[in-house]
Parts: sequence; structure tokens; C-alpha cells
Amino acid sequence: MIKTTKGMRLHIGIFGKRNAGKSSLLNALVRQNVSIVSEIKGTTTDPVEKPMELQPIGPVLFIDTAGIDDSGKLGVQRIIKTDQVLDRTDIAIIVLDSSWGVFESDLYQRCSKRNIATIVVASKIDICPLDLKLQKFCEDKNLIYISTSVATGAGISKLRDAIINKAPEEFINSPGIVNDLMPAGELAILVVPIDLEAPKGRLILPQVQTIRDILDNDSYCMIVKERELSDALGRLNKPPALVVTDSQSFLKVAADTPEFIYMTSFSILFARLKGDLNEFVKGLQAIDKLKSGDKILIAESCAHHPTGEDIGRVKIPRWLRQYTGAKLVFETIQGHDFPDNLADYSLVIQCGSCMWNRREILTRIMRCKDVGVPITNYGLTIAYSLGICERALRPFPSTLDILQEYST
Ligand SMILES: Nc1nc2c(ncn2[C@@H]2O[C@H](COP(=O)(O)OP(=O)(O)OP(=O)(O)O)[C@@H](O)[C@H]2O)c(=O)[nH]1
Ligand code: SF4
Ligand SMILES: [Mg+2]
Repeated sequence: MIKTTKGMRLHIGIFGKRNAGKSSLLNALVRQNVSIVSEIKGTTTDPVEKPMELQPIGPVLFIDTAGIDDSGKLGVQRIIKTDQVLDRTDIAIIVLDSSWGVFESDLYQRCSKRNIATIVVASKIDICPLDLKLQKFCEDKNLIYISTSVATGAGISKLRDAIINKAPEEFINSPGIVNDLMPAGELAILVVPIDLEAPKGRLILPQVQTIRDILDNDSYCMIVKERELSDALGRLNKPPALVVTDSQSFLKVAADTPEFIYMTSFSILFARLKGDLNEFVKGLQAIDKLKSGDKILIAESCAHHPTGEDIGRVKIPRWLRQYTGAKLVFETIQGHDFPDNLADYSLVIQCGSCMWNRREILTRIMRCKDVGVPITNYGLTIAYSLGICERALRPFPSTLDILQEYST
């Protein structure tokens, strides 16, 4: 279970001022000394992550952070890192060992703006008096308030229960990838190109997760390279319910798959699972307005060494330039950094985000919306610039309606 990818885990962030008892609380929750504890303020400098299994939720990721009241040049950098953790947090634990102040208020407001479930923990109750005013404040705001002591163990199991109660429904009943798109007992064909970008000796995460989802649904699948698709289809005595392709083979797969068979891409399936497919489809309308000199931000979640025909750096820019005929300017970012100057871009194109949790992508969508910048994803951009977006969205009728509404 420890091998479950981070992207599938419920992210629980532990926030608060320096010395509030955050690291002690993480250690108590996971029953291990994973984060260094000391009486010196500012002991935790970088986020400390600890994956574990928390039933009935399943795999979760606890993240201890640096204090939100840090100061100085390095302190500011630490606060930026802590803010990035908030971007991917599903449940926030605000820890305090003194009265509620501006730092906690600011944190709480940011959590409520993003609809992040929040739990307030008054730590060190073995030495700190119970704060009745804070308790009342939490009651008024409908916030869970728990007092804890790592010295006596008080409140720790109550906190675990509160986390379980606050877990979003989708973590307890995880949504499927394709299981609502095909009835049980049917066949899906997965098209997996084995090119230079394919990792040696294995399949990539979206492919593996889709196979697992198909098996969970009591369905079955056939996995082929794009060259073999036509032959594979010809051998079947009943057509597949769905063909899913890597976006890079879209055109060939669309040509080889009869029109009456549903066809889409892994990246579109993951736009739905890890982001908001409808918002990404709305973002596509920006493509038709692009003109020479416009800047486009390509956002890749993982750092990897680009290969010759890199999808984000080479193929998407090429297809978009061909589609628009404009001299577009592309910039690429990798990892959790998302720039503050988003308004400088005419479009943001997010990768499939298979390694990330949904919350972080929803935060990115929210940040783009705040400054009025359209955001879409790789698979949709490719399908749109190759003229096969309608076809690839046919398995999702309400999303197809949005596309058609925007293009009329
Ligand atoms: N008595 C008592 N002391 C505690 C408790 N929790 C933490 N402490 C002490 O408070 C100090 C700070 O604890 P940490 O867990 O390192 O606090 P932190 O919030 O992670 O601090 P930074 O990493 O500096 O931001 C340490 O000396 C801990 O031993 C508690 O429940 N009771
Ligand atoms: S860069 Fe994006 S799409 Fe590629 S592996 Fe990482 S998360 Fe998945
Ligand atoms: Mg700490």
C-alpha cells in the first residue's frame, strides 16, 4: 500500500506558527518519529511527507510544514513552500498553542475560500489552558475543535476520527476512470505507443490505473500499439465498448476506429479524474483567439529530462502553431511552482497530472479563474488542434454540449 502513488492519497496538511507542536502532532498521528521536534523555533524548514494507511479512507499523505510566522529571507522562502502545500491539501489541520491570531485567521480564510475541510487543534493541553473563547469561535464557524497533548496522548485518536469524518466522499468511494463509460463484461481496447518516450520495460501510471479500473469493473481489455489496432479490431466478433489511446496517436487511432465506437484518450480520462473536464473544455475556446506574440504556459507536474520529440515542448507547440498559424510564445514550468504572473499568459495548458492529487489541479483552475486566464490540458489541446475533439468527447455527452455551445 505504501507504493500507492501520492496522487491517489488524501493529502492532510499540518499548519501553524513555529513551535506550535506541528511536528510532534505528525509523529503522534503516524506513531513514528518522522519529523524532527525541538524547542527551537523554525526546526521544520521544508515540508515533511509521511504516507500511511488510514482505514476506512485508505492511503493518505500527512504533510508537516514550516511555521507560517517565519521571518527573514529564508523564512519567506519557507512560507512560500508551506503555501504550496496548501495548494494540494484536502484536509488542513491548524495547530496552535496560544491564542488565535492574524496568522491563523489568514490561514483559515484561505482554507475556506478553497473549500478545504479544516480542523483546529489546540496543542499542548497538558501545559496550556483550554481556550474557551477559541472553542466558541470554532463552534460558531462550524469548525471541528480538538485539544491534544502528545505528552499524554490526549485527543490524538479523536483527531484521527475527525480526519476520517472530514474525508471527502470520493476518497471513501473512489470514482472510476472508465467504469461509468462501459458496462461490466464489455471490452476496452487500450492503445499504448511504444516509442522513445515510453519508459523501458513498463507501462506508465495512467495506463496501469486504467487497466486496474477495468478489472475492478469486471470488464476486460486488450492492449495494442497503434500499428496493430486495425488488425486487432478486425479479429473481434463484437466491437469494443471503448477505445482509449495515448494522445500522441490520436489521428491514427481516430482513423482506424469505426465512428460508431467510442474513442477517447488517457489524458482526457485523467482531466476528468484529476481536474475538471468541463472547465478544461471551456479553456479550449481561447485557442481560436490566439494571435502572434501571445504567451502560453505549459505546466508539467513532474520534472523529467525532455526527449527530442517532447510532448509539452515540441509536439503541442507545433500542433498549436499549425492550427492557429500564429507565432506563439511557449514557456514551460515543472513541479509545484505555479507563477504569480498568470495574467501575462493567454492560455495555460496543464499536463495529465497523473502523479498529482485532484486538489492541486483544482487550485490551479481556481487561480487561473481568479485572474481570468483560460486553462486546459494536454489531451484536450491535442484533440482540438488536430480537429478530433468532438469525437474524443462523445463518451461525455454533457461535456460535449459545453464544447458545442462554445464553438457556435
Ligand atoms: N508539553 C508538551 N510539549 C509539547 C507538546 N507538543 C509539542 N511540544 C513541545 O513543543 C516544542 C515544539 O514542538 P514541535 O513539534 O517541534 O513544533 P513545530 O510546530 O513543529 O515547530 P517548528 O518546526 O519550529 O515550526 C517542542 O519542544 C515539543 O517537545 C505537547 O503536547 N505537550
Ligand atoms: S508530467 Fe504530468 S502527465 Fe507526465 S507523468 Fe508527470 S503528472 Fe503525469
Ligand atoms: Mg516542526
